[in-house]
Amino acid sequence: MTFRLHHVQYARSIRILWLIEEIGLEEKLGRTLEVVEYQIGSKQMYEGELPKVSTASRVPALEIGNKRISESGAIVQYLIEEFAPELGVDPGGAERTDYLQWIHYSETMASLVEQLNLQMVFLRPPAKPSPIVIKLNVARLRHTLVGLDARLADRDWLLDKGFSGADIMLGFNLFAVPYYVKLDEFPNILAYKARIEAMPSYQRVIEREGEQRFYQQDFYPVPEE
Ligand SMILES: N[C@@H](CCC(=O)N[C@@H](CS)C(=O)NCC(=O)O)C(=O)O
Repeated sequence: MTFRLHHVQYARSIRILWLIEEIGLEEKLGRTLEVVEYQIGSKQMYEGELPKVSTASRVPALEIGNKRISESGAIVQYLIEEFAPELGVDPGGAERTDYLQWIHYSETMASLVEQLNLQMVFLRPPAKPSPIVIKLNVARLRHTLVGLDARLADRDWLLDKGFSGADIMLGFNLFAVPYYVKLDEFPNILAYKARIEAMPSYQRVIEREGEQRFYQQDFYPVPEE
């Protein structure tokens, strides 16, 4: 049986590695996950096997049995429905709308990080980052954090029922967000991040990933106009 993840170090595909660890899916399936790793932006992402699994040539893309699925949120929902329903909320369940809301909120946040990555990490001279676009995106990203911090004011995880797929989706973002917005003003997010980082499944993934190779500095301030 095919069990293969297309992955980029510390990219959204981490969500899937983490979920697979958390579920113990390799043991459940009796299969070792094959991880196909790419350099972000490399031509292998566009010319190799990846476009057959993700029509947008993006990671994560998962092959499992005869199924091919991309979009991290779709993969998280699918794997939870099939193998770990306790990490999800079924239609009609008490926190169903919150569950869906926070799964997708995670991508609002991640897409802002992606815009900032594009400006601050990918652009090469003579192209120059746009201070005003960066300033607007940092403000928008910060705004998503205000909402998250409020949500976490009176609960440990995004749902009252406890840790769920929504935390897997959102938790990954907190690896990248601090490169653009300092988290000190968000005590609930800091405590949540610490809870995530204490999880054995998360730690195993971080150990697998090793030192991140994407960001060249610890913090990227908004450039002067
Ligand atoms: N909404 C998609 C976004 C996937 C995505 O954009 N992945 C990035 C890595 S985090 C990617 O593959 N980028 C390829 C590129 O920029 O060329 C998801 O949640 O899976």
